[in-house]
Amino acid sequence: MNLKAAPVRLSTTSADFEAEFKARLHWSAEADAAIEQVVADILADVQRRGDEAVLDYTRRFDRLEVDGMPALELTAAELRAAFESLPAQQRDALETAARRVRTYHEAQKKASGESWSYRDADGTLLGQKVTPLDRVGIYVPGGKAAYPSSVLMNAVPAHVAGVGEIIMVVPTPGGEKNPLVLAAAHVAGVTRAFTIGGAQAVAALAYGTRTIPKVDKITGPGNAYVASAKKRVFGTVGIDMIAGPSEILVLADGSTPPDWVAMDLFSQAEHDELAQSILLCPDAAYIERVQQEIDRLLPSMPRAEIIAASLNGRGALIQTRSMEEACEISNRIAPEHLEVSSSEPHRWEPLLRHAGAIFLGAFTSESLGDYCAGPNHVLPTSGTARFSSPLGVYDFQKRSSLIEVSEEGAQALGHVASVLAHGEGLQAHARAAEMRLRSPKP
Ligand code: HSO
Ligand code: ZN
Repeated sequence: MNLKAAPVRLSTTSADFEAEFKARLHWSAEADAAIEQVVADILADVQRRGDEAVLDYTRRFDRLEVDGMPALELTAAELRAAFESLPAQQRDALETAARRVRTYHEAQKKASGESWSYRDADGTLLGQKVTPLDRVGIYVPGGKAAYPSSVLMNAVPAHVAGVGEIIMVVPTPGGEKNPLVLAAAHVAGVTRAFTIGGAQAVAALAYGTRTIPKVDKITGPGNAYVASAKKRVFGTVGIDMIAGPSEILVLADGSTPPDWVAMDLFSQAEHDELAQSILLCPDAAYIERVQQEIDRLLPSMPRAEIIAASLNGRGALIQTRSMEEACEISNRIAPEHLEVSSSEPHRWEPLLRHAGAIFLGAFTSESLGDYCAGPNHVLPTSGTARFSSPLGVYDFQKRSSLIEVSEEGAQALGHVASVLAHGEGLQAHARAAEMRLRSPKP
């Protein structure tokens, strides 16, 4: 095998940096019209024919010959049995990861996910009531991209939020079930699980069928068909986000062993040919050493072909004038994962504003965050970290405003509301406020 991974080398001091930077890094996935049409048809069909349509598509796309929908349900006993059949080491790892993810999300709920209220001096109560969603659907991809860790990252925050029912769907092409995925569902407290996938599973969750309960929100990653289906059912149900290929940006000051950095770049590149791995560093000699480590380590990687395709197609090693400039460029990219591989990460962290997750210091490998550090690994990609956040407890909650106006409060507010209502020409609004005044307006 003579594979080469040579991410493009850029320098912020070169005249064509801006043009190269844009060409290489600004990348948008165009919606595919053929996929859009197929998905629209599947959604309409499932809405019309319910279980029958889901069964037909599952037979056709997943080659599952079952005689009815009940055969597509994974029972709680089956999930438990999958867990119990795992080697002790895997059971322990799943449980440890789940416990850490739970602890993190419990802290998140305490900090920003609880109801609150205050009273005006006249006794009027104002506040916000936080309630969990009743029922959510979690989409788990099958086949190559089946990640048990993603089952935890979706189901645990839902559980911590207090969601009543968590319905998992996972395609099992050819009937092949991934025991780790089933075990993760058991550990994370999934309520019901079905072996269906694709746009038909999204449709079943969004509209409900005789067998599949209609949910309030669908979360979880999926292929282009699933992403398109989620976009289309948004409004009927909530969705979390449309996640793109994984991304990692390493901001290095040259103090971390270069093979650690090379492997961290590989770690996201190995997800997908379209994944993006970028190194930003002021030290040209260090960048050269990272490239040498890439060359040395690549042949030992089982997924070398995917890694090479990703690094050659979308990777970049960028030399900056300074760490400050590296931080600025990182903010422009707004990466999903940002490693601050520096001996003084807290010096740079205040300069970093846009990133899905920030990993501080040489020991904080991004991969620890993917599995077990505690924070969620479902993160905004493709620059959307400029305006959105990691999946969290808040995605499984909603908020209602609470207002209780005292008799005293109705006097002060009544006058204000009446003036504004007259201004808008809305008489009923004005009179509803005025009727509650002790001394009606002169
Ligand atoms: N890095 C992925 C999540 C993942 N990694 C799952 C390994 N397993 C999200 O960008
Ligand atoms: Zn990963």
